[in-house]
Amino acid sequence: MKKHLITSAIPYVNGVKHLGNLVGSMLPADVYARFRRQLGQLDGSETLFICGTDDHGTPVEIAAQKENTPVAAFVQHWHDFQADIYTRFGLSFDHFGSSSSPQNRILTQHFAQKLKDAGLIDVRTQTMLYSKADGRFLPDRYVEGTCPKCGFGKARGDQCDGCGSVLDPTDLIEPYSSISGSKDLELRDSKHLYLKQSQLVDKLRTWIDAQNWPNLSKSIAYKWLDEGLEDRGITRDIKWGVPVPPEVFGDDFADKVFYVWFDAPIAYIAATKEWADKQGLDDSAWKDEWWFGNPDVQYTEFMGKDNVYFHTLSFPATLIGSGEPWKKVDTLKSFNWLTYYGGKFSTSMGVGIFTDTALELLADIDNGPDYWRYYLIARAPESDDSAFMWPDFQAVVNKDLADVLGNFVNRTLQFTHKNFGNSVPASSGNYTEADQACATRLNDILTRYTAHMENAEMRRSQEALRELWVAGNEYLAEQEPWKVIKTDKERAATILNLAIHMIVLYARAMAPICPFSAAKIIALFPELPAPTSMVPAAKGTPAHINTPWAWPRSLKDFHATLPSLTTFQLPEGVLFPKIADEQIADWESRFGNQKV
Ligand code: B3M
Ligand code: ZN
Repeated sequence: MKKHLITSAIPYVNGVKHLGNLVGSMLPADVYARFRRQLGQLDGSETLFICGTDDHGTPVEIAAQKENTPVAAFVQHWHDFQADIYTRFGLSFDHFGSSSSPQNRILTQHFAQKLKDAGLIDVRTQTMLYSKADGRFLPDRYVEGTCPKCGFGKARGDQCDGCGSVLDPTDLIEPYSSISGSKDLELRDSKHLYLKQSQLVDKLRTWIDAQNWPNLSKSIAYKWLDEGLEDRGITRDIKWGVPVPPEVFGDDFADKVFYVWFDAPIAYIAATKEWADKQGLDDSAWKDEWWFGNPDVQYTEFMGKDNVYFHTLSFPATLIGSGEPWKKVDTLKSFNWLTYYGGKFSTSMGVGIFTDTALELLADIDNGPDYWRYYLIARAPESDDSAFMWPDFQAVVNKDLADVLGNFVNRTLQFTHKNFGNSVPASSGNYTEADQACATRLNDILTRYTAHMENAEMRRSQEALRELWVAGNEYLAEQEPWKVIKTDKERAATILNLAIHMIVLYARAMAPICPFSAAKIIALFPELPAPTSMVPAAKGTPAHINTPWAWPRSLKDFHATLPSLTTFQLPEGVLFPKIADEQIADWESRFGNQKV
């Protein structure tokens, strides 16, 4: 039986992430995981969805230092803070782990040992920038300066945000310390471990050739391979990180840690072990079942495009280089940027909307998180960057959710209630050509929708979902049960019976994208499995697991898994309250409505 292992890039732990981070990996990964779980109810496949925080690295150390907080406490605070936000967004991780866990320390050290055993680790003396003012080496983001490739003035020592180049601190022109701003830097020698990626080029190419990745991911990977893969330093002169074991690498390494990008992807595996450990399961539960040589596992990774190098080359180099049968990515889904009016969402500049604020803005609406989820999936930056704009957000929510879906549900149920009370009117079983045509149309859309979901195509999935809703609206508008009822109550009952079944179909089909609204709709039908597991769980604990509804791959599947419906309740209040113009104007003035 197939097993679907799904990971989202793990967000850096420091601070709150913005909506661009959410739509760039965690949210699409969640939509896909929810879809897989629902499909699993039909095909018996299992799904495991893992994420966590990326706890190491220089920015985290710097941020904690700036606040005068011990790094571990700082990390724990922000880990919990982020986990709570994601729970409220309905992100259904089976486990949200931490790259600073003991499990990750053990695994990271294990991989380093295996790579050393395979002769793939070199000790090299690196000439590094040392800051006399700060009394320390300045790796990665501890140093900033001008990018040698594009001239961007605030390039970091590890990567340039201007052109995306991966850099070495010594590449920077006019470097300065990002801690103190000091330009009084000198070059000093320091010993570091290098992973000899150059020796793995052939193995990596053979492996990548055999992959069926989307174009964006594959072309990025080939570009790197073609330019020649350089050996990468995998240690750093900082204190916070996975310690390099001196008993393996010698006393020169006693005060060094592994580079954050070495241990961060390993945390996918370690977080799976955390998941198993938490439940008291033994190692086979995470290892043999998911990560180590199980041919049934299909592994899908979600990430922003700046992470592709690390997932297509450097993490696979670690896994392949270990000589052990660790699971490598099968499908890699990468995203471009969500912009704020065409400009960059920026954590450091406070531009854009942060995930906690987004939740607060719609806190009065119980399915408010779905407004964000639906809109962000509709504008997922898949083939290109896409721009967040308030009027667009308002239009998508008000038109699609309130007008198209909300009205359909409301009209159907209100009208039925007026004529049949709380009973679902029985169908006569005499279906007209129009009924058949509508069924065929729904079936066609479902087939396409399922295929898009299987390929994790977010925008196309959302479009197909919307088409399903439109089909129902058109059916109702053409069949006019409000007129038919005057002359033929039996026929009107049949139309309404079909429309009510469409409502349930919509709820199931929208559950991966809009789980809160799906739960609200399902709750109107007492005969359907209670959606209690869709209600956000207590702070910090993963919610929304075990969606009790099978995926409606076709109308046949849908009916086969549908308990009979005899009664319903009217929704309390409006399913999708609209966002008012004044509200949008207010948010525009608060957050800005132009490119910064
Ligand atoms: N934390 C970068 C990011 O959040 C990094 C991803 C790690 S995935 C192993 O975009
Ligand atoms: Zn640059």
